[in-house]
Amino acid sequence: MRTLFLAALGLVLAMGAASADAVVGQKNRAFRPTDVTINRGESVTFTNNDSYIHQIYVDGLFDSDEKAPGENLNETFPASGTFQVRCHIHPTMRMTVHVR
Ligand SMILES: [Cu+2]
Repeated sequence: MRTLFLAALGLVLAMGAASADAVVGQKNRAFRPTDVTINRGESVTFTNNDSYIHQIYVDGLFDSDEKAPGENLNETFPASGTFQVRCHIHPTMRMTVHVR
């Protein structure tokens, strides 16, 4: 029982470690904020704060599953540059991740 608890605690801590050098929400069919800056190798957590499905992709980098309300996506940006983040479902949704 104690082992199971420690394993669960370890999982929670690992999830915490994986999350968020920057946090971006999806609300009212827009990314907020529309601009973040991180260091190479850091990650961004995207959260669907709407009551309908969103999606998140960067050409050549990642292309997520559909995300239900309340779901997250944590993505690491391994290279420096400027990346346009978009949603397949709502083509007007855009934001920029600057990676130093
Ligand atoms: Cu969307």
